[in-house]
Amino acid sequence: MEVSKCLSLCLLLWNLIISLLKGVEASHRVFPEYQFLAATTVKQLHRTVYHFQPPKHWINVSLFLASSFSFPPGAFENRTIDPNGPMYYNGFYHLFYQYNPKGSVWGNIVWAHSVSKDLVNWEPLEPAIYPSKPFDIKGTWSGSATIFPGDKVVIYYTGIDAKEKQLQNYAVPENPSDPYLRKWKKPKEGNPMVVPDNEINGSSFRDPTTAWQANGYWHILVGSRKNDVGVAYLFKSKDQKTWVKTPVPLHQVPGTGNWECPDFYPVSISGKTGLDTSELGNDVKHVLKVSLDATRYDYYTIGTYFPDQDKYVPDKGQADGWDGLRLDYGNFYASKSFFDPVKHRRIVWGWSNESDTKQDDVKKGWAGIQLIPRTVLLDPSGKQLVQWPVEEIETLRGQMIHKSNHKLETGKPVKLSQGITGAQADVVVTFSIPNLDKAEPFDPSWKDPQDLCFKKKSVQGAIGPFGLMVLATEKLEEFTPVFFRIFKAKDNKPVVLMCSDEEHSTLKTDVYKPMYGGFVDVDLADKKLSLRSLIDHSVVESFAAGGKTIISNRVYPTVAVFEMAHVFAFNNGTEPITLERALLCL
Ligand SMILES: *[C@@H]1O[C@H](CO)[C@@H](O)[C@H](O)[C@H]1NC(C)=O
Ligand SMILES: *[C@@H]1O[C@H](CO)[C@@H](O)[C@H](O)[C@H]1NC(C)=O
Ligand SMILES: *[C@@H]1O[C@H](CO)[C@@H](O)[C@H](O)[C@H]1NC(C)=O
Ligand SMILES: *[C@@H]1O[C@H](CO)[C@@H](O)[C@H](O)[C@H]1NC(C)=O
Ligand SMILES: *[C@H]1O[C@@H](CO)[C@H](O)[C@@H](O)[C@@H]1NC(C)=O
Repeated sequence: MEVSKCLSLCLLLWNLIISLLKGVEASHRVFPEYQFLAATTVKQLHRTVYHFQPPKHWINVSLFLASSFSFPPGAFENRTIDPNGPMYYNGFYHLFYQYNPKGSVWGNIVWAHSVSKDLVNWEPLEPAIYPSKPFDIKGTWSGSATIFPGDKVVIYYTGIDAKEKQLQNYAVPENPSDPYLRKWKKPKEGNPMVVPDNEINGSSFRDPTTAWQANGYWHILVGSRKNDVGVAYLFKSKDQKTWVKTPVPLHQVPGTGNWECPDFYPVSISGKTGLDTSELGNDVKHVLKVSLDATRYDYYTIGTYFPDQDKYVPDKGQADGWDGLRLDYGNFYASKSFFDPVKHRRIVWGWSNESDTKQDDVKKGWAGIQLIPRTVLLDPSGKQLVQWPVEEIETLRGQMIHKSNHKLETGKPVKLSQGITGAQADVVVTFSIPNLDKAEPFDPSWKDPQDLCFKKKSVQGAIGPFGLMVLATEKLEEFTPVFFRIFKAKDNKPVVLMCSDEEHSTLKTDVYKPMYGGFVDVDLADKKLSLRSLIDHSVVESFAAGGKTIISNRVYPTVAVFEMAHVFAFNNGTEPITLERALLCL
């Protein structure tokens, strides 16, 4: 279904783009960024073209319609981290994000600010929130935006005071009728908004959530720890100004360490649309996501929220801790969601850090990107979320290549990017697996998918490894594989493992090249497995089975760049796999 949608979209948009942008057609095929690179410097080598990055060293990529920015002085930044306070207000999507204007030194963190009408083209504005008051003089850290009834926008954020204590503060627009919301003020009345009491660890007390309403109160969560117990403190308020901590936190889990960037929101059990943060009712489940400081991964549980008891209880069978479900099994952290009232969807943004060296980051002049925003829904099983790149991303699709019914013979990769670059692409493939019964037995002691990917690293399986090799050189000196292995449990049900191995992603040796892995909860009743990879120079975001399991990579090929970057489908297992359909949109 995605494939046919993509197909018609590609043709339509290709024509549209050509007719809209006279004279751009040629650059579409000759890759102006490559010429630009040759003419000047290598700084842009790994810069992404359709991911959110700050404007620093922006390159002109007319293909993506995004070159007409004007940069306010002082708005340039090097290091981008957590997405903050995403929202839709008055015709614009707003994204704030943490940045350090002084490079890689931690301190003076401010809220940079960009706006967009379509989640694709972004206009950078001046920083919205920066240290200026005693309650935030040493930093303005992460937080969230809430749009209260009557279109009243408020940002809650963590401020660091002169004694390095973490406090929760609020800011409001100076002029709410400015759709850009350029200027923010921190009213004297009610700031600081929440100071840590005796129970709270003032060195680990941060990242207030979007507020939600229940039982006549407004509520926010703040992430924290008590020794090794991860904690989401709950605060309630009648007037949105005075906040009182509940006697017991909304949720806490021993052994998980510090909780950062909590996110708490409802998902619809039966519906296909996202829900506003205050929705409650019979058709609603709740999601609690936290960013585990100790592992640097975002994990979540699905459960029930009891507003009258100020309690959240994860459903039976939901692992609540290190081995819990992850929004992404790769490089993804500090995510934050918001409800988009225009398209009735919940969208989650996550930050992806660099895996190269700090010296490389200095040379590049930038570090850190926001991954493609994703819609979030509850899977029909009720046991996990599914995420999918926002549909607006498909407007970037131009030239396309279509392949169908290709037998993938063992050890004979099939090149999908024939005659075009695979350095920036949206690849959608469906594999069909004829002989599921040949799958190897699954050992129930294999609990950790990442470990299992390692364990099987050099092992030829029956069904798999098969999948894609992206950002790959013609002779495979460099490649990033995203692939599956299929096992068979005792009850004959398939166990699907998704892996990505960065070992050969670059010839550079000083780069962090992890192996990532996640299980994909599918029954393969139709013997088909789909994979979509968004490739953008130094980032690969791969969505298995319609967004049930996701792995994001940051990789830095040295040869597999620009038109030397290819996409292959491969099968290294002994059993045959068919590449049923493949579509490359560039
Ligand atoms: C980039 O685009 C701007 C206008 O958006 C133009 O002024 C500038 O010359 C372009 N630079 C290159 C290298 O094409
Ligand atoms: C308080 O937080 C700091 C910073 O994370 C940590 O070093 C310290 O151990 C914490 N203390 C307690 C009692 O949790
Ligand atoms: C940040 O950018 C400035 C200006 O390009 C540069 O001088 C500085 O070295 C960069 N710092 C880092 C850590 O990248
Ligand atoms: C597939 O097999 C070939 C040949 O043994 C090997 O070079 C390559 O690394 C394998 N690819 C993956 C992703 O396992
Ligand atoms: C990103 O960088 C790698 C390599 O330096 C670290 O191992 C990760 O922990 C880090 N991730 C985050 C979220 O900070």
